[in-house]
Amino acid sequence: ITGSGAGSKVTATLPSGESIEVLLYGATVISWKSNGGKTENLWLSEKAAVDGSKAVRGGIPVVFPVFGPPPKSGHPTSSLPQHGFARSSRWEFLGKSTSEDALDSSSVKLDFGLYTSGISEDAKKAWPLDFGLVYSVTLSKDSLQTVINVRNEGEQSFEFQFLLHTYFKIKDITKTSVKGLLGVEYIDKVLNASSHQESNSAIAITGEVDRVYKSIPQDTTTIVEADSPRFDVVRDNLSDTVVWNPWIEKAKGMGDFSPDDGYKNMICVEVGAVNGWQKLEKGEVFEGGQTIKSLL
Ligand code: TA6
Repeated sequence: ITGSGAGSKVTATLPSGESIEVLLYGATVISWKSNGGKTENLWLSEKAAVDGSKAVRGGIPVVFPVFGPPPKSGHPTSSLPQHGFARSSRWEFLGKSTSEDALDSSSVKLDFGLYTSGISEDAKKAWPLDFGLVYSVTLSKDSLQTVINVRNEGEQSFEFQFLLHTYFKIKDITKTSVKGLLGVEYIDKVLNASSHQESNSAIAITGEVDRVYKSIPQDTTTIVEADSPRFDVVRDNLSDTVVWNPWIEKAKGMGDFSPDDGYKNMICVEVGAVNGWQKLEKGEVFEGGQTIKSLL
């Protein structure tokens, strides 16, 4: 661990040079370098707060227990902030483990925990349920795996949503497309949450895009750059994926989004369980996550 207080971060580097940096704040991965450490795969705004003062604009924010603006009223998450409290809470670092596989390519796993005792009084008041999160970040030579384990530590059942708000770094949004969503139903939040079916095998981004793809049959979504696959995003026990790019106006409108034309160099492909709610009975556990492969 380096740094102190809310700005603390954990870094890990493989013998072959690949590396990750994770803030204790939000257990937010803010850097993942592959290719021997030469290629940064995550986009981070130049004005992203990395001192724990607010949710990080970039990297992989952890969204829990609600995605987007919570239900207006009458729901346990109604008075939580947009995207819940996990990404703006200080997590505990639980430890690091390394492993050598048969091909002696090593990997390193960092574990982080967030419990009822670790969230703000406001959050506890808003969502008075006993829970435990363990978030595992595993770096291998060409992939990054991030998995959440949600446990109901209380007496009563609760329901939640979960999403990994990954900001991928790309060279040029006008030469980027997303594959693997053909035929999938999606909610278009730019067209007042209307429902559509995806008719493109490769989705181009030519303006603001904010779509929730639901119940996706196959587990891999691919980000293609200049006609060659750049990232495979493989879902594990998560049925949905959000595709987001703020484009010009929305990028300008976010105070911590910099540079203004940074929308050209990022795309969010966010795996999650956000269509409806996951219910956990007392003592039950939910596990889900992603494996991202850098194909460069
Ligand atoms: O994941 C897409 C989205 O829900 C967009 O609607 C936009 O709000 C984005 O998340 C960023 O949200 P934030 O609260 O981080 O500004």
